[in-house]
Amino acid sequence: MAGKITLTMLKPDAVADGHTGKIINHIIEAGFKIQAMKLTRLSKEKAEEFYAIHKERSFFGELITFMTEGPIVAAILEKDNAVEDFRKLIGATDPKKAEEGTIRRLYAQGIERNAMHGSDSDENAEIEAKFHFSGLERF
Ligand code: 3AN
Repeated sequence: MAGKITLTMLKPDAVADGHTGKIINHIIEAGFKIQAMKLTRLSKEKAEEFYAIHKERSFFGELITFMTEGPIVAAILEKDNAVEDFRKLIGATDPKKAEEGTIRRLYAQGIERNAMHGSDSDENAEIEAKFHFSGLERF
């Protein structure tokens, strides 16, 4: 399975703004199969664990506050070249720099409230998939 999955989160802004259905449809139409999906909410501890790599960055505190402010949709998505293809589909971290038609360009509010997460490597995709889902929740 290596190389075939990515982990996404529809972040609190996208869920609160009512974009969940449109974004999931966008993902499915781009050829991704949903292997697992749930509506959930990150605790402060879980958000700090997920974003531990950014601990020293100036925006870390705001990122944790934002990511815990409301429910998110977490999903494991399957496709050949999943990590790279999904990052193309969501667009650049800053929606102002994201290409026309990408999910962040369409739905994100700004560089922090940027609607979506997508894993940045096959290795992290597996780690992040296990962070959110048990084996019994994957299909
Ligand atoms: P990406 O989500 O595109 O992989 P990362 O991993 O560099 O980007 O950043 C993780 C999250 O941290 C972003 N999705 C965004 O919410 C937030 N973030 C990244 N860069 C900034 C920044 N310069 N200012 C504020 N928030 C940021």
